[in-house]
Amino acid sequence: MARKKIALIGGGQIGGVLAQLAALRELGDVVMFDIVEGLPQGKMLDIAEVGSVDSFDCCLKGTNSYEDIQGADVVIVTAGLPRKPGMSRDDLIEVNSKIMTSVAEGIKAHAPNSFVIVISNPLDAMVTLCQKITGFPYNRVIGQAGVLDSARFKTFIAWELGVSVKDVNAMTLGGHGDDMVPLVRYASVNGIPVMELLEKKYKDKAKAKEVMEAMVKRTRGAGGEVVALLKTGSAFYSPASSAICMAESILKDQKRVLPTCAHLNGEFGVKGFYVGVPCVLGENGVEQILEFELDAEEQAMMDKSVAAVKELVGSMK
Ligand code: A3D
Repeated sequence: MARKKIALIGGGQIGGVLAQLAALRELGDVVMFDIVEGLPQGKMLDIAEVGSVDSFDCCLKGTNSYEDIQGADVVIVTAGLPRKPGMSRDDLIEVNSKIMTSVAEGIKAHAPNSFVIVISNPLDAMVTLCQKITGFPYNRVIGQAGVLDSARFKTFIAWELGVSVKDVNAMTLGGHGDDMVPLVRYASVNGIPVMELLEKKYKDKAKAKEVMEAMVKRTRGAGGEVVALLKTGSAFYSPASSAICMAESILKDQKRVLPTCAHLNGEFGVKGFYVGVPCVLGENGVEQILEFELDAEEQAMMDKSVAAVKELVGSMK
């Protein structure tokens, strides 16, 4: 049986961590493409040289030629500029649209049967553009945002309650912007509602609500919090881990239920747009979209988030 092949388009901060994680988990052979000469070659050589130390055995290659992504099963795209302090993700749309156009053409020509996971920002617009240019079916072009946004929400809940993050379950829906929708009602610690635990902890419903609202706010602004600290770019360990989790579910047909930026056809009241929703990811990419009832408040937040996505996508030339 042939080894799986993962192609990384963009060899910057996230690209480097993606390559290392893919190697550590032996997901398959990895090729990293970047337009900067020497950068992908240097990073892949650097990682390859510790195979004996980290006990992985796969082929790692850096390249400036799209021909090398031939036969990729999964392509993960991080090509594009990251945010600097004071910038919104949407400020990147003009420059990153141009980059995404050339990237999607490269993928279409050289890895026509691949599953594509987009990370470049503004995420919802970049996935939309990537699908449009590749012409790949919707189940094969998705975006990573919700796995990370949900992981951030889970982290803040774990810290607040003093429990292991492994036992926290929580999810965000909607676009990857400040209007994303952290689902408070479904946040739990091994099935016990987080709101109930907060009310027990503070013996005060109003205080519990206030604490939850602060965690929701921090989740929505978590990307910006990292940007403000780093000053030179945006988060890179966490988006890489999140995309690798999605890639692994596809490559190993795990059928994980992961918040995914997926194309909707009426689900959650959205038609014809890419929005973050829970999806089953397996060997066919998006195999199911798990739709469920939102209450009036959640639906209103979802509608607001979707409106922001529509405006963003509409602003692309
Ligand atoms: P960075 O370290 O700058 O890497 C980007 C790489 O893209 C650089 O190595 C560039 O040389 C390369 N590049 C530029 N143009 C092209 C091209 N035409 N073809 C191929 N490669 C090209 O950025 P990063 O890795 O920190 O971030 C990459 C993207 O991910 C940015 O758009 C970020 O905003 C975005 N991002 C998304 C999330 C999500 O959760 C969705 C989180 C963090 C960052």
